[in-house]
Amino acid sequence: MENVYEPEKIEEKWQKKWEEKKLFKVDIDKEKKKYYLLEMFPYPSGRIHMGHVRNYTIGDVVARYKRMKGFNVLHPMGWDAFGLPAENAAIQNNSHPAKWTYDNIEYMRTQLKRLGFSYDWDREFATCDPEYYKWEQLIFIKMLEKGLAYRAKGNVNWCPQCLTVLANEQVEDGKCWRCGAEVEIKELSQWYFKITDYAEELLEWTYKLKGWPEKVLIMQRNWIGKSVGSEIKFKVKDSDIEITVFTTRPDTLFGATFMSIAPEHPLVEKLIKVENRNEVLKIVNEMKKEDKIKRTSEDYEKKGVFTGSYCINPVTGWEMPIYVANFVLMEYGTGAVMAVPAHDQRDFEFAKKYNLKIIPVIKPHDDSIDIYNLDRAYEGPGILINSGEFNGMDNEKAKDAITEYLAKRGLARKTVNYRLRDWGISRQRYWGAPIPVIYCDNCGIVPEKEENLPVVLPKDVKFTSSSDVLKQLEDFVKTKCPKCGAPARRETDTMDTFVESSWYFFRFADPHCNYAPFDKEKVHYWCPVDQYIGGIEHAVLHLLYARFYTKVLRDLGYCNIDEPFTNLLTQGMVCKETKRCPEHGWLFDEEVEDNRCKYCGKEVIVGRTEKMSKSKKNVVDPENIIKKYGADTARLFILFAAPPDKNLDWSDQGVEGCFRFLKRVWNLAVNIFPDIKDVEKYSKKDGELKGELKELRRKLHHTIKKVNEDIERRFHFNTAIAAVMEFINFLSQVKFNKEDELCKKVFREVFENLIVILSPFVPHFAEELWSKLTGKEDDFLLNKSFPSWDEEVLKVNETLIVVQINGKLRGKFTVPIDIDEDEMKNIVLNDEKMKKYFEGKKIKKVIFVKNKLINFVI
Ligand code: ANZ
Ligand code: ZN
Repeated sequence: MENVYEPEKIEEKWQKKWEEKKLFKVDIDKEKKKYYLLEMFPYPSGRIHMGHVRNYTIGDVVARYKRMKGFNVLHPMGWDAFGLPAENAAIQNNSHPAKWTYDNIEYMRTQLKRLGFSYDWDREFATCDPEYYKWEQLIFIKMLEKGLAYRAKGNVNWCPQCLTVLANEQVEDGKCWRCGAEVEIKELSQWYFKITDYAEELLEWTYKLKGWPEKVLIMQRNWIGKSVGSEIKFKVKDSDIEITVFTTRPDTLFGATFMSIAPEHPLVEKLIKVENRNEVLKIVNEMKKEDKIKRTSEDYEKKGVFTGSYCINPVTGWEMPIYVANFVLMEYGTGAVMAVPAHDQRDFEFAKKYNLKIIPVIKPHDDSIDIYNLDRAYEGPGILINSGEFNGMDNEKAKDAITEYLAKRGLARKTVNYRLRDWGISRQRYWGAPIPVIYCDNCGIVPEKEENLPVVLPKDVKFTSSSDVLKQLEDFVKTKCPKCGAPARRETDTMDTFVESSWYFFRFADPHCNYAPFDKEKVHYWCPVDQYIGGIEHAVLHLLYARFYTKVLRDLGYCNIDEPFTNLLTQGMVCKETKRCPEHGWLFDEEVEDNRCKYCGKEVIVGRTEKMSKSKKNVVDPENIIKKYGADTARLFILFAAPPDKNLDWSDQGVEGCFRFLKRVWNLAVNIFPDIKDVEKYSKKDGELKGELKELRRKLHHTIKKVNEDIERRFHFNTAIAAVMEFINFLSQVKFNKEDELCKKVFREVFENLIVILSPFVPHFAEELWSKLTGKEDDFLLNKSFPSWDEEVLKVNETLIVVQINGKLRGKFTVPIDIDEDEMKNIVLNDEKMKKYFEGKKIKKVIFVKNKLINFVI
């Protein structure tokens, strides 16, 4: 049975060999060009899912391909190991997060190895290892010293289910990114990283990252949200209070007819001058409780309440009523807005609702709308009207002109505002890296001494309740001040797990460094990451934090790298149709028989194709696929089913088809191998090829070219594989003649190339066939060079020439390309079938169009 394709057997055999020979181990080699390929490392949740398989298969093909192209490839793997699920599991199972995490790592490592991924496992680490977070703590202290880490009291996002604070980036549509619970706002003291210091640089580089998908860059730009505008001061009538607004439209100042301030604005209480003061305060308090995300969404109802105070428009002198309005946020700009209802839709709706003045001050260039009869705000460009000395000015120009006019009087200045907020990194959870600071009554906040790092997470902990475990550990909390020695308290918050993933790619370049986070020289050899691969869901989370952190490390002197990831590929999702029973809800495939629910027999509703998720039960366990077909089939299907950046629809038939394809290649190969084992591949000196063999060789080189180009062109593995399949179709129709030396040589060339080309996709399969062909057991394909093609062979060196006589089509001839007129004439005149046309005739004239046509006038 040796010649039957048995994936399980050969896959395990080669995985063992690769490991024994440490085939994937790499070191710095200055002679070679480096290539750092990284996939987003996994959270050790328990088992790998299809999303992982896709991410890591794509990466593995690139890693293997680049190595075969002569690069020194770094392809590491590790574990993003801190985080809440471990803690929740510990509470549930009455065990310890560390045990849960390390058990999962153990299992998932085996799973990854079973897929044949080419990782340098010597570089593996888990971020929950003190050897890792020790350096994170050191970096934190350096950031603290530089003012890049600070503690502040403020409104924070609180997830009532995860019982911890969340960063703004971790709130999606008002919900917790992890558990989906509605997020609440709480006032707490928290640690922050000053990402806003880097807002401008982070934004600037989004225009220089040519290897990133535009959609990710746009998301980051929007998240950073730079607004250039002006701050303008308004005097409050009959008082010495001034209110400053932030506006991007100082050109509309003459149309500002009222003012809106945030319910949280510190001047609110002072401004309320109405008789029913308490009633108004109550409304203001209600507004504060409204959800902030909803408050700013366009379709949310705009509400306001008049304070009883007025401010004075500095150019028109009008008295503008001051409203507290729910859509104004304290966190943005100055928390106060000059309202221009004619040119801002929110202000327009507000003015209509409360019957406030609407004065147009911008007229569109083309009179396309009646500016004095608006049914909605006109937000476009135009010429200033009703604006005193600025009338007739282009509104873009007027922005500067009006700001300058006010600036001269000390009433305005140009400013830039960013939507980006500092990164809140405190988490009130146990399973994270402890924040290395101490609170002392004499000295205040004191960082732990460097020589005392790491501040180790205490192991001996009971997980009975679900909140703030560290706070209850007296041994941990009680300590001495590193500065004055007085009794002091240790910080019990841990760091957001996104801190670990913000620099792990540097650590992979030097994972065992014991005197610094990493060795500068090693990082300068390997980094930045040449190709990063992961999900788009991290567009404004991990991918922004990692960019920020890289710049921080640079400015702290740890490296001189500006950006962590030169090229980014965001892979699409793995999707599958969903199945539902009207009575039993979502169903796994195994719970459906003949389209009926296994439990009640009701007909199953087949729903939309959606991202695989456990909650909808439309998942396929990679382990089952591997068991049934082997890792190579799983890899091949995933690569073949869609280009890497597009969503992939799972299809059982598709998997089956890939398996059949491999079996077909296998059978073709093992039948022919005995006859070509000791043959050398074709070379020119063996003589000219003709007919089918020539065409076979041409197709081979064409396929090699196509595969190379498709991989180079944004990793289009699907079309590369399709080209190989097409080639196999052709190959299986070519007659193999074992008596023909030339034929054997060409087949040898075909299989040598075919196997090597297939090896990045289906490495075990290829390795086994290679050893069958060559008789060698450890001539690993990864050490071969990826085939290249011969342009000469690709040339079609024959052409079809049309023969006309007196303009009438009389025949077609296949002839060598670029044949000259005399030769062509000879061929036609000597052809048996053509002779009859020329008998007894004289040729008066010949018209010859090279490679196309010959016309005889007779
Ligand atoms: C007057 C004005 C007239 C405005 C006009 C717009 C159009 P971006 O581009 O997003 O930065 N604004 C300022 N601070 C605010 C806050 N805390 N809450 C809600 N809205 C606020 O938006 C800037 C514009 O949003 C500012 O320009 C201000 O309204 C409003 F025809 O000022 B504008
Ligand atoms: Zn949550």
